[in-house]
Amino acid sequence: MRVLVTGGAGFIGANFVHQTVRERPDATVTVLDALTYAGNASSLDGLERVELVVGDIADAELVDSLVARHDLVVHFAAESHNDNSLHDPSPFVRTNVVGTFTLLEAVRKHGVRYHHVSTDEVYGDLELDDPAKFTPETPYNPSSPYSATKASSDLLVRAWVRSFGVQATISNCSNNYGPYQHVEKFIPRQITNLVDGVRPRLYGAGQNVRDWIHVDDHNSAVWAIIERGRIGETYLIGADGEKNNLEVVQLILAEFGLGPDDFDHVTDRAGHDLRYAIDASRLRDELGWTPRYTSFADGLRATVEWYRANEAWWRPAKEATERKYAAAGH
Ligand code: NAD
Ligand code: TDX
Repeated sequence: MRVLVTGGAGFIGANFVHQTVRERPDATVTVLDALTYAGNASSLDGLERVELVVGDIADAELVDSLVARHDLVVHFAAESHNDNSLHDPSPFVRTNVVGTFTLLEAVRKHGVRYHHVSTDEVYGDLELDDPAKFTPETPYNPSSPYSATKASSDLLVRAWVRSFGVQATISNCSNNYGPYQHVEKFIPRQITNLVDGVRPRLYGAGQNVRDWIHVDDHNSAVWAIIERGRIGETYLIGADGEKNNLEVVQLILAEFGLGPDDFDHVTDRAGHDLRYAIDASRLRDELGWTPRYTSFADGLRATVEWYRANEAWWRPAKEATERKYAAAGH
């Protein structure tokens, strides 16, 4: 099977490529990645049966020629960081909306199976004290430019399935953690700050809740949907990992032998979503998927160890990232 992975030099995409090479000897992988600030070719070092094509998913000619020679497209490429989307939304519209449109036109023309990777943020947020979780029936209600462009891309996929019979599935996953995540994101930022002797930075009071899932569990769910999912269907991916940001910071502090108050509060994010929570019943009941990382504390410990052991991977991005945060008051 010839698999085209967009965004395969980013966090989740690179872990997907590692898992695919490890577990699927019949697969060859082409990664299409623009190597933006978030892409890192070294995340794919040492992998066999992987070719990296450096290019833009909004480049219709390139995308058409690549899609024509593959059996499956798995679309991870995106502008993915909420804080950046508040500073400058324009690349989010281009990559997330126009890029997805470009891929859909190519899979339509060549009749290629397509899986669309999306986020639970398309549903907006939940109240902290609300027992409800997101389900596939929850209405779309995105809050940020990032989530609005992801929601737009999901709607394009649904329309291409219905109008043109494109063979597509969609997944909406909760917050991922694990190796190869950019240091701009919450967990790697705090870990690498602590390596540098800098106190963690909590937005607002730290009461916002995210539903954490290990990146390998996200990717095993993506494979389950590709192999056994119903065409045109949306699957929510989550592993019952709700934690507020304060709890996460305190777990990380404990890994460094520091106390529960050894962090700073900084300016909150504009429009900051309160809580995300996923009901993954369809994925579990229909496709028989289960997560392997059932202990967040254990998964987090392994992630802290990964960042300690792989400073050469993250160090080049650290200073510029912190400069951007300082300018925004975070
Ligand atoms: P990331 O920012 O780490 O990686 C994105 C990758 O896409 C980078 O390698 C970048 O170079 C590439 N890219 C960006 N613009 C491109 C373009 N125009 N053409 C080609 N390549 C381009 O993102 P991530 O966290 O790995 O997220 C991957 C996908 O998963 C995204 O679609 C995101 O919306 C979705 N998602 C992420 C999470 C999460 O917690 N990180 C949760 C749910 C869904
Ligand atoms: O320094 C920080 N301090 C802090 O308190 C940072 C960077 C973040 N936060 C908070 C904001 C959020 O409540 O931590 C939480 C997680 O922040 P991010 O890592 O920026 O993730 P989030 O905004 O929740 O979005 C992530 O999950 C859904 C991914 O970045 C998205 O791509 C994905 O769709």
